[in-house]
Amino acid sequence: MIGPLGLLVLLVVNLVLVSGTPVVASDTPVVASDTPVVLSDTPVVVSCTPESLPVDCSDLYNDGFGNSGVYTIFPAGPTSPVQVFCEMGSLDAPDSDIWTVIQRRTDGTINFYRGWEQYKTGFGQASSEYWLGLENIHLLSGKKSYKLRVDMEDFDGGKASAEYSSFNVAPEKDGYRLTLGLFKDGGAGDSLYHHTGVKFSTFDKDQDSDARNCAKTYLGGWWYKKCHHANPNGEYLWGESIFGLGINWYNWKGHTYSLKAIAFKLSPIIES
Ligand SMILES: [Ca+2]
Repeated sequence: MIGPLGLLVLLVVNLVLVSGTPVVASDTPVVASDTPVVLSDTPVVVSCTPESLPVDCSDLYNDGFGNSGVYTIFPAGPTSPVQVFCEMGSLDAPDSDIWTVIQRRTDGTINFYRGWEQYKTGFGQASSEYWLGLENIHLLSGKKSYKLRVDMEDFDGGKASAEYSSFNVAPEKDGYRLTLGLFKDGGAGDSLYHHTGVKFSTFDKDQDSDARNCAKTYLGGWWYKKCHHANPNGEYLWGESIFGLGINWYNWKGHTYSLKAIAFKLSPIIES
């Protein structure tokens, strides 16, 4: 016996069978195209599932990208790609030697005296000088546990560094407040711990604890306090310069020497 439902199924099956419309085969070529595929230095993200998008350079390294260079990461999610410079270290490097650069000065080609919105979203070129943006830095610092390394150079070939065992930037509603872990010296001395626990300031958003507008006084955007021991986003001034205005790292070169290069970079802490 075939009930009313069975009849309906048979009817539908028949309608499909007799309709004659080819379902799969098509005369239109689907794959072949005359448009050449353009190869790019930017890695192509193969999968589109949010879980697999690289959050930082360490994710890219683990996906097989072993060369240092400019890559796209997604600290703020799949709709917000952002370019960064990745230091991948050596081929057999542990994850702890993979660095995501969040700030870099090398030659003064990019103007760093900018307002709040620009410091919030980021500016510059990942291939040269740039600021990743406070929102990206905040989101990135919340994705994993990171340590911070600051590498710097003077104009006489000298190099020094400083490391902090943890690095966190609070959300905008808390002024992108900076929190650092323990200092480890790489010859530069500790000029950043002075800035832990304070909000970020720009010339158009004074959140420092000084009577002055520190960003306006020292021509940068930073976690100014009263005002600074480090001014990585100050003016690019080629060595000896006016007190506090340049790219200073007080404990290495004082307040009257502007560095040739400086870079802030994050690497995930490996839980052991
Ligand atoms: Ca102030």
